[in-house]
Amino acid sequence: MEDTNKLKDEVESAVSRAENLDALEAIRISELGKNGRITLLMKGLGQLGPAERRLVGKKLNELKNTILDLIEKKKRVLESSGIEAQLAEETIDISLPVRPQLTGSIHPISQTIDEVTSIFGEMGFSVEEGPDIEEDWYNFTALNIPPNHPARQEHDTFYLNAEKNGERMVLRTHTSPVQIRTMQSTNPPIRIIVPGRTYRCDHDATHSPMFHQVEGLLVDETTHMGHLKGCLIEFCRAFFGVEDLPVRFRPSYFPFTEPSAEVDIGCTFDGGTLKMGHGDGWLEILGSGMVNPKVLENCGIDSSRYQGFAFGMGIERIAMLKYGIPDLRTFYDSDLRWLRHYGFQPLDVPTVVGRASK
Ligand code: 2U9
Repeated sequence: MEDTNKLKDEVESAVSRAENLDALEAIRISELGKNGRITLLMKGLGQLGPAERRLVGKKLNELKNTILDLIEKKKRVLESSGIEAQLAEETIDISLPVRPQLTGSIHPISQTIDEVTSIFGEMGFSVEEGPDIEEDWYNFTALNIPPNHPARQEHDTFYLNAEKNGERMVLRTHTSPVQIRTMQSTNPPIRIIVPGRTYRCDHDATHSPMFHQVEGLLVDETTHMGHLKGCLIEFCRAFFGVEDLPVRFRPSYFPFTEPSAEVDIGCTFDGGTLKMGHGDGWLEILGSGMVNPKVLENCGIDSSRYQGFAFGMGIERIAMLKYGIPDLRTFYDSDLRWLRHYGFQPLDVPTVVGRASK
């Protein structure tokens, strides 16, 4: 019988020289495989007398376990150094500057939503989202626009095919259903803005069948028109980056707010160039109002305890005014030259005073 110590030394040295997992596996097979050296020695134990068999058998078993142990340890070393090598090979230097010809640009719609979100975020509003396909009740009835109300015609609604129960789903005509859902599921105080896609069956230079809105809702116990005015004046001044921007509130009518007001900002048209600020012109920016108590009640909110204000604006419209984009239809053309001209750099932080870097 071979000297097990000598065998152990040989295997130990072979394992330490193994450079990869394949070489290690070859050692395992040549020692412990079906016809491996140790396996054959174990098979030969039967030819020994009982006393010697017990002694050699014990030694061979110990040798087998030692070899398995050596192989396992080396395997772990090779695996982790393999990972290290792979990581080293795949390392990228994230501090390298981006190659300008490879970068896309942020669409003005996304940029404008980011800016609006950042301004209202500072005032404590959070962002809510909801489905584009809505039930009639959420889009109209809950907002105090019952069947046959003239506002339903004004909204130029896209209806989906009627379901089995006769109900027709709609493409939401405003983001207001999200406020309804939020009021149903959340106890006041509520302070949210809702940016998103909206749909109306209308198409010309100033209307697109799909456009974006951001609406806002605040509900609390002592909310009043003064809060609405302060909040929206602050927003207009921050968004257009004009500290003393004149903002005026004109009485209006919406079924979901009472009283209601449209909001204009001051501007001038000097030499055909539009500029926001003091002057003799006004531009309509927003619609707003105190939430109609009927709407609060429709959502299970006690209107004798809570009041709210709400507002809505078209994202394309405020983006066109801020960035001098003349035609609404170009927003959706995916024209790369247009995107290079009006787009924003991906790493720009949303700014309230126009483009940070161009
Ligand atoms: C709830 C209660 C009230 C949202 C409001 C307006 C006024 C408004 C238009 C601006 C331009 C839509 O994109 S636009 O055509 N919106 O004038 N929106 S108040 O009022 C709400 C919303 C939800 C529960």
